[in-house]
Amino acid sequence: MQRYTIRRILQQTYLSDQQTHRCLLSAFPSALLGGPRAAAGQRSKSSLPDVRERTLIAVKPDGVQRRLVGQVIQRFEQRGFKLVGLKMLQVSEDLLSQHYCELRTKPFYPRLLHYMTSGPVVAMVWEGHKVVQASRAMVGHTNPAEAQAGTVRGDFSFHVSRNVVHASDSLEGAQREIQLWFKGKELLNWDCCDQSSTCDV
Ligand code: IDP
Ligand code: MG
Repeated sequence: MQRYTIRRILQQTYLSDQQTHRCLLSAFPSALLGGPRAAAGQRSKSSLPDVRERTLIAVKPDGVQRRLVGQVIQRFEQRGFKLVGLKMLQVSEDLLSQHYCELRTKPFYPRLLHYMTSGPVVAMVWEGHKVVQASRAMVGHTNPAEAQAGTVRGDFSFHVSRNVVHASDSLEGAQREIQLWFKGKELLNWDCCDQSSTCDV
C-alpha cells in the first residue's frame, strides 16, 4: 500500500520531468519501489518511465588476441558503469550480417566479416546514465588514426580495419544489438553496493 502510494504521487506529480523523477526515485530504498528497476528497452512492472540505459560493447578478435579485454572492462568499471552481461563467443557470419546490416554493400564488408570471425569476441552489456553516448566517446573515432589519445581506439590501435572494440552508436542501435547478441536470461538486473553514487545519479 505504501509502495503504491509513493508510485502514484511520483507518477502524478513528476511524470514529465525525468531528471526530477530520477532524483526522487533514488531517495527511496529500492525495496519500497519494487526492487531493481528495469533497463532501457524493458519496462518494469509499474508504468514509471525507464531511467536506465544499456549498450553493447564488444572486444573484437584483435582486442582479444592482444589481451586487451581487461583494459576495456577496467575503463567501463572505472567510469562507474555497471556490467549486466558478458560472454565470449565465436561470432557467426549470420549474426554479423544482421549486426552490420547497414554495411553489407560497402567494399570492405567481406574483409570486415573475415576480421570479425578470425577469433573469439568478448561481448558485454553495460548499463548506466547516458551510457551509449559516453561509451562512444570512450571508444573513440571509428578510424583510430583520427581517434583521440585517451580513447580505447586512440590508445590501442592505428588502423580502421583493426579497431579493437565495438560500441553501439545510438539508443535504438543498442537495443537492436543487445537483442541480437544476448538472450534476455543472459542479462542480470542487480544492484551495486555503491548504487547511489554510481548509478542513481
Ligand atoms: P563504428 O564501429 O565506429 O560504429 P561503423 O561505421 O559502424 O563504425 O563501422 C563498423 C566497423 O566496420 C568499424 O568499426 C570497422 O571495424 C569497420 N570499418 C568501417 N569503415 C571501414 C573501412 O573503411 N575499412 C575497413 N573497415 C572499416
Ligand atoms: Mg557502428
